[in-house]
Amino acid sequence: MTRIVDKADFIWLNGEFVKWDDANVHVLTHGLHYGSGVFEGMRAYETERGPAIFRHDDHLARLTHSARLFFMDIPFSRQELRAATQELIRRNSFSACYIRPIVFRGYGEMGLLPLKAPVVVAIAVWRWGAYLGDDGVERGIRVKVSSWRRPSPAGLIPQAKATGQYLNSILAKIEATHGGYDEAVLLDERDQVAEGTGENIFIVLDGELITPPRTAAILDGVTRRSVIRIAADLGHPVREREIARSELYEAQEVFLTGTAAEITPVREVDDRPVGPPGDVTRSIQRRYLAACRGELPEYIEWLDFVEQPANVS
Ligand code: PPE
Repeated sequence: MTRIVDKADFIWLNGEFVKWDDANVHVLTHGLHYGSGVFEGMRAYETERGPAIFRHDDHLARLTHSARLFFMDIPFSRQELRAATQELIRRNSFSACYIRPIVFRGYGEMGLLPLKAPVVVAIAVWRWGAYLGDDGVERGIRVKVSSWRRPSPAGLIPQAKATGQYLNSILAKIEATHGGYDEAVLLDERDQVAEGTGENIFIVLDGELITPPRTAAILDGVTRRSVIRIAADLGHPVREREIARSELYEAQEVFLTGTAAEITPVREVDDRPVGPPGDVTRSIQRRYLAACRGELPEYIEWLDFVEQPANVS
C-alpha cells in the first residue's frame, strides 16, 4: 500500500535546490484552490551503471504537452529540467527513487482566469515501493468496477496529466478501498472500460492481448506504450480496442500498468476470480522490470543514466 512519504534531503523548486522542509508555498497558491497544475510520475531504477531514469524524455514531453493544454508556459527548458532531476538524484544520494515533477499556477492571482499567475515548477524525489503492495505484485490485486466514470473528453482532457483531474481518481480509490478492494477500474461515459485510478489496463481474452485505444478517456501511459512494445517483442501483439465490462469477467488475465504500479496483476474483478497471474502477465512483468534495470540491451535507449560525479571530473 502507499505510505507516508519518507523525507529526502532536497527538493528542486524553481531553479534552486532547497531543503525538503523548506519547499513550501503560499496558501493562496492558485493550483491549491483550483487544481490548476500538471505533473509527472517517473522512476529511477538501480542499474549496473548507477541510477537510470526510465523514459525521461517521454515523461518530460508529456509534461510539456499537459502544460500547453492548460496554457501554461514552463519557464525552464526540457534540458534544464532533465539536468535538475539528475542533479537532484545525485544530491539525495538515491540509487533508485520515484520522481515527481509538478508545474502549477502559483500565488498572485485568484479567480478562474489564471493567465497572469506565476508558473511554479518543482521536482521531488522519494523512495516509493510497490504502489499496490508487494503482495499485489506477486499474487495479484482485487479490483472493483467503480460507480464513478472517467471524466469525458466533453468536460476535461483525459490525456492531460492535470492535478485537478485526480479528484475523480480520489473518489474512485476511496470508494474501492471502503469496499475492501485494492483498486478501482473506471468505465467511461459510454460504459467502456477506461483505466484504473492511476494505471492503464490490459486483458488477455482468448489468447489476444487487448487494451483500450489511446484515444479513449485514458492517460496515454508511458508504461502502457512500453508494454505494447515489449509484448510485440514477446510475440503478443497488442490489439487496441474498446473493452466491455463483461469482458473483464471473461478474461484469462488482467493487469494494470503505470510508473508507480509497474505491472500489477489483477486476480479478481468484482468478486469474480480471474485466476492467478498468468504467463502473459508474468513474462511482460519480468521483461519490463529487466528493461527498467538496464538488463536488456534492446531497451537501453529508454534509460537516462544519471551521470555520477566520478565521470564528471
Ligand atoms: N492512468 C492514470 C490516471 C495515471 O495516473 C497513470 C500514472 C497512468 C494511467 C499510467 O501512466 P504511466 O505512469 O505514464 O505509465 N499514475 C501516476 C501517479 C500515481 C500517483 O498515485 O501519484 C504514476 O504511476 O506515477
